[in-house]
Amino acid sequence: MTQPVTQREPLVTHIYTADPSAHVFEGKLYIYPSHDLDHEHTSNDNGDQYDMEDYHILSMDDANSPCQDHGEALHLRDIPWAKQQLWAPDAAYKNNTYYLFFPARDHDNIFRIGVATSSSPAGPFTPQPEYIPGSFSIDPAVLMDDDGSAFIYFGGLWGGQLEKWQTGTFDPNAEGPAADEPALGPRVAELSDDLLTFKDAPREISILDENGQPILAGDEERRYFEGPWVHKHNGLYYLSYSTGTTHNIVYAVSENPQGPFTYKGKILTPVIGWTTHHSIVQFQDKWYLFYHDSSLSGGADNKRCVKFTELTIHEDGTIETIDPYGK
Ligand code: FUB
Repeated sequence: MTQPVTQREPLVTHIYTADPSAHVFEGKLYIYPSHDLDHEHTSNDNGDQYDMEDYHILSMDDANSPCQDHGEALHLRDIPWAKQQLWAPDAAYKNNTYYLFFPARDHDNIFRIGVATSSSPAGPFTPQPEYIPGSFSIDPAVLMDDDGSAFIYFGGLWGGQLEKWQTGTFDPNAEGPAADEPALGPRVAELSDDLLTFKDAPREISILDENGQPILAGDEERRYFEGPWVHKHNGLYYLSYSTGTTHNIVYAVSENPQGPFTYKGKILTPVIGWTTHHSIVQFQDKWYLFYHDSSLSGGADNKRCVKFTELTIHEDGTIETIDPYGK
């Protein structure tokens, strides 16, 4: 695409893209999305319609310039441990190396998280031969903290299999908690200095309501579903995520990167299409929300397009709710 990007319009239209993780690398905006394929699949609760095989990385010199597709950066065929479904990725930079974190189903049909490395933010990326030991579920998001520590957040319900891991091992028959029990939280693990392994076993993050009580599984307007993202602002950690069945992006805050987090409100109201997935990045003194919808395909859940818009964080630290189709 040679035209400058327009906020709230697809970043690219020659491929379907979703699940954007945006970062500033080398003075530019780099976007790490899923690459939705143009095939017909009936939607189901297991997410079989999201049958992606590779990643393309996008970049923009600034918020008003064209968006460049850097081409295939990693393909399923080159990942020995992965069988199918390259879902929402994220990226990080350390040790003069760029790291791409990504979920996929392994050869036992269990979602795991892998990592691949490159000398360039645009790739191509070389995958590690095995998934990260002790990893499971989907939607990795990495926070590089100011003191040099790195945390990976992940987890998703339903097709993302988080319900199956409540005992610490995979139970294919496990169900989620009852409506009046605490909801499942995303998981967090500190990454090793080389960003290739977990330092410790992943821990569950608590998300609390305004009274300090855990958000319950039946509270579908606020409970965690998938797509975690953590950014830091004025010393506070903001955990934002999708509520899945109610289709909002919401946020909770904490003074500790591992929580507990206190629920605060909505960032993005529902978009066209079942899934909603986002990232938040500061670039040239402004904050931006990257997100997707299914507008480019006329509403097909599995053919999405990445968009972005400016985000307002108020003086008191609260985030203004965005209606994706409002003003
Ligand atoms: O793109 C596949 C899955 O859909 C992602 O991993 C979820 O977050 C949802 O956007």
